[in-house]
Amino acid sequence: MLHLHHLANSRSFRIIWLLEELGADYKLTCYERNKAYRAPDSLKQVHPIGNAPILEADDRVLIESGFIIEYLIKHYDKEKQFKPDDNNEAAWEAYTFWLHFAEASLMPLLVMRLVFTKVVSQSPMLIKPISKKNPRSD
Ligand SMILES: N[C@@H](CCC(=O)N[C@@H](CS)C(=O)NCC(=O)O)C(=O)O
Repeated sequence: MLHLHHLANSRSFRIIWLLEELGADYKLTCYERNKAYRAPDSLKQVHPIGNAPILEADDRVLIESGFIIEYLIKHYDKEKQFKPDDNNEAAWEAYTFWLHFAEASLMPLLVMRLVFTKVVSQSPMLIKPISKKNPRSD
């Protein structure tokens, strides 16, 4: 039994996408962000880290989107749609590279952009012209 705990506007959307591509049977619980744009405390009752995604799978509680993706592909990719063939080095390299690139290089840039956008939109009127000067806020 798979049960995904998904937070609105978050990287856990990737896990929904993968579960759909795999045609997996899963339960989905969605959480809204609070006023501070953080995850609600109720997510901490599922796992103390309180971040999304959290996947309950086979009587275990899994965190870390990269690990969850690897776990799902290992155990639920019955048609071998995404799992690279062990004998195909180029396919393995492409799979492993993009998996790590998403978290290690792409995600920090997206998070920075989100943070600076919030800084501008939530700055008091008088400070807004200064916060807009940040190169990452456009
Ligand atoms: N490296 C973790 C990061 C998890 C994470 O930070 N998730 C964000 C959503 S994109 C979150 O739950 N944030 C809630 C909060 O900071 O309160 C992963 O890839 O799963």
